[in-house]
Amino acid sequence: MVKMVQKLIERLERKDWPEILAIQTTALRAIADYMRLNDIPQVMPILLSPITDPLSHSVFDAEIEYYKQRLQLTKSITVHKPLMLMGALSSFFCMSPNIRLEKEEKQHSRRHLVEFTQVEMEFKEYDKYKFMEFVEGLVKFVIMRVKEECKDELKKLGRNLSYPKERFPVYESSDLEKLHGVDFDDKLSKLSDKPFWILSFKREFYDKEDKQVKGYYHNYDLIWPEGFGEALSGGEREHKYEDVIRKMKERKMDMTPYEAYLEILRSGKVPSTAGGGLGIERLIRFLTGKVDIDQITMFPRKPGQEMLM
Ligand code: ASN
Repeated sequence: MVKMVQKLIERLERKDWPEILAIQTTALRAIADYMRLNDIPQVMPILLSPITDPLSHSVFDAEIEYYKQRLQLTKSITVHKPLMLMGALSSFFCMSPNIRLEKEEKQHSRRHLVEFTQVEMEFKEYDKYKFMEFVEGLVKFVIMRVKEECKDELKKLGRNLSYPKERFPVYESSDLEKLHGVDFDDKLSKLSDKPFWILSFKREFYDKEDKQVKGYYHNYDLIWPEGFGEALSGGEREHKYEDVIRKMKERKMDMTPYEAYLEILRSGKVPSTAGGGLGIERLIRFLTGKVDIDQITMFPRKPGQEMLM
C-alpha cells in the first residue's frame, strides 16, 4: 500500500500536467466549436438506465438497485441515441461518461480505462459515408487548433503532431484480416502516419447488417496512426423492430429489460440514423503523444487495478 501511495504522489507531482491539460482544454473547446459551427446541439449524458450498451466483448456489469429496479451504469448511450432523434432534432452530440468494468487482461493494452468519456454523436438519415466525412472534418479541426494554440506545450512534450491533409484511407476489415491477421487494426495503426477507417465489424445488435449480404455490417472504426489504435467506433443503426428482434435472438439476449425500448421501436417512429463515439482520453493520448493512456489521467483507472482514490 505504502509503495502504491508513493507512486500516486509521484504521478500527482508530475511536471507535465499543465501541458497535457492545456492540450485537453483546447481539444474540448475545438470539439464544442466545431459542433456549434455545424449547428449540432449538445445534450447532457445519461448515467443510469435499466438498459445500456450490451457491448460486443465481455465486461463485469456495474449494477445498482434503486427501489427494486436494477439499473446499470452507462457502458455507452448508443441504444438511447436514435430515440433522441424521433422529434425535431436532426443531430446532437454528448460528452458521455462511461463505466466499463473491463477484465484484467486489458490492463496492459495502454488504451483501456474502466472509467472514460466519449463524444457521442448521432445523425438522422445519415449513411456511413456522410458520418465519416463529418468526423474527418472534426478530427482535422481539432488537430489544427491544437497545433495552432498549443505550440509551446507540444514542444515541451516533444510531440511532433502532423496535420492530415488528405481524406483518410478506408479499408475493409476482411481484407485487412487476410493481410495482417486478427489484430489487423493495431498492426496497421503502427504502420500508418495518418488516421484511417476500417469498415464492417460483426458487433452489437444495433449496428446495421446488410439486407443482402449476411454478416456484412454497415459500421466502422476510426484508427489513430503511429500505433495509438482505435479512436472511434460507430455505425448505421438497425431501427426496425423486426430486425432488432431477430438480431437479439441471434445473440441470445435476454429481452426483458428492453421492453420499453422494443415498444418504442414497434411504434415505427424511430428514424434511420448513423453515429459513433470518439474516446476523449484516447484523443488526448494521441494529441499529447503519451504512450500509455494512464499517463493522461491523474488517478489510475486501469482494468484490474486497485483504485486508491
Ligand atoms: N458509442 C459507439 C457507437 O455510437 C459504440 C460504443 O461505444 N460501443 O456506436
